[in-house]
Amino acid sequence: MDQLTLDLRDDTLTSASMLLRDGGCVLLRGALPRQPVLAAGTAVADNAARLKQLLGREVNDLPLCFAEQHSSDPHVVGLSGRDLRNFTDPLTYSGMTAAWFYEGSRNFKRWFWDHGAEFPNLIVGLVARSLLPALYESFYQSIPLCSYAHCVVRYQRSDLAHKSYAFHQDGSYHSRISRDHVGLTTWIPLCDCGRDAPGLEVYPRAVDEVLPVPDGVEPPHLFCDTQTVLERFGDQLWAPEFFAGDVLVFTHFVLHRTHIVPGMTRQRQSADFRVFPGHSLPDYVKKDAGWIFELPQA
Ligand SMILES: O=C(O)CCC(=O)C(=O)O
Repeated sequence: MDQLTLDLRDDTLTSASMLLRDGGCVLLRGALPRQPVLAAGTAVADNAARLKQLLGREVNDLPLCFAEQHSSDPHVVGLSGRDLRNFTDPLTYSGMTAAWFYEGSRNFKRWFWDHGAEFPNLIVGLVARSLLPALYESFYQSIPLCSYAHCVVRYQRSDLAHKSYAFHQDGSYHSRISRDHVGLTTWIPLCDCGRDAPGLEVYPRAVDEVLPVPDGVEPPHLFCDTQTVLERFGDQLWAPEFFAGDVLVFTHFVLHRTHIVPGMTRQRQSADFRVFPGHSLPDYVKKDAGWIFELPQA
């Protein structure tokens, strides 16, 4: 899929935006600086281990600030250049206890969504200082808005395959109405992956419909019926190898799933960073909890 892969530079922005429109996705090599991306991956692993110890259970999708922990590395800086020298980690900062963890809507994440702006915001800072905001704006022809609660960091491992993601379209997290599928996801691997650590596989197609849920399942339900997806799109599945610093940007119609196969021995950490067009923010984003913000341009 070389035709969907680009180095993101000022002079390739228009091509990236056109690829996104025509093919639904674009792989941008080296869009973010590698060293702070790797630091974010290490922080996800360390914070997740702390959380597991606190809760006695594995939670592999986490608020964006779980990519942050103390660092004296001058390259590891958050939004507005904030460094992480005086930051400990999200659990210490929040004072979270095991009692915060609930299943269902009263999830512990709510506190972090509401307090998102208080964190150093390493991932938001990396995105804001890159050419990605210009790409979002070129794609939308409008100012992009980010909802903190719609972004996530996670990890995947072969022994957690049951917590991986089957085929889905990101718009279907909250709505099965196609006019709501206006978001863009930037999938940010926080380590090298796709070969011996789980990656992401996509059907690089600019689909414009919401695919059905599995038989007998009542919507709303995130996942699509796998058989329908395979019959419709067949063998065009794309599972790139990623290197920390690369990002995959795709629309909320694009079908994708965790790429996880036997023989993947390493854990992968990643972030899903989501933006929406400011001029037509879906109602479900407006109504959701948490910090909604404009990205400063590089
Ligand atoms: O990171 C993954 O393995 C899948 C995540 C994903 O597809 C999603 O959050 O929409």
